[in-house]
Amino acid sequence: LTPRLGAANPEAMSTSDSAPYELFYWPSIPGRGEFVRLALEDAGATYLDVARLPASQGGGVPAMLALLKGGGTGLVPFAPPFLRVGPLVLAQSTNILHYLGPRLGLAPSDEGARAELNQLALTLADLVAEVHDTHHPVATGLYYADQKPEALRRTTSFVKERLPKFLGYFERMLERAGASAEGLLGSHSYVDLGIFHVLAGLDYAFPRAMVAQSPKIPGLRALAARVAARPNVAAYLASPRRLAFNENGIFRRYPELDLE
Ligand SMILES: N[C@@H](CCC(=O)N[C@@H](CS)C(=O)NCC(=O)O)C(=O)O
Repeated sequence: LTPRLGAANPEAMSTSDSAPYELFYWPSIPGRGEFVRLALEDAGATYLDVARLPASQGGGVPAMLALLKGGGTGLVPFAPPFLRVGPLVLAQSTNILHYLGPRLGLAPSDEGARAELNQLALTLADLVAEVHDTHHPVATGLYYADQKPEALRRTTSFVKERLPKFLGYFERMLERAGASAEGLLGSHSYVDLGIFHVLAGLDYAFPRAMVAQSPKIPGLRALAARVAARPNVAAYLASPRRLAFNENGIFRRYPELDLE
């Protein structure tokens, strides 16, 4: 695995002395770390995906756990993903994006518009939490195998009610932005990258439901295609840095939960 090092965009360094951003996330799933990774990749930022580096380079899960146990400076994160930028250790995926957005050219300069962007990103994070709860409706600490009947009930409601409600909302917000808009807030931003990731995850986890939903979200589909075609994103998607969805992550494919 080659860490993303050697900036395509020297402006997108974490500090003036060009220290790379350090992303900490579970090394075997895209999960919530992917929202941050996509922003860094799209901007051509120099970053280290620390938990995926070997211990000999100061990486690995133990390096991440050490910070979760309070071994660093600043606030102690509650959970991954988190980003280290000099003395700052920032957690909460949407908060990390709120911080990185203006620095990476992925957020508007206007304060009000940045709050609107945060609002959309938080709504997307709510959807992600509900996706997680389809396979873990009783307890995060239990295995899926220990909560299968509840997972089926939860997924039934998710696919029938919540999924169309969330997707319909984002489709309407895109329509509101206008036909010539590049993204949900007019110009391209980190929330558009997030939409791409969430649609990819939903297609993986709920292919039947997404086939049914697709005709209702032409704008979001076109948006996701535009994101995938952005040169830095396309290069990232074709690289070994991109992790595949799997049944340890948030977006899981269980045939018995693939409802229509
Ligand atoms: N709201 C947080 C959620 C963080 C979260 O749940 N992280 C997961 C992985 S995606 C985790 O490792 N959780 C451990 C825990 O909650 O104990 C965010 O958006 O970053």
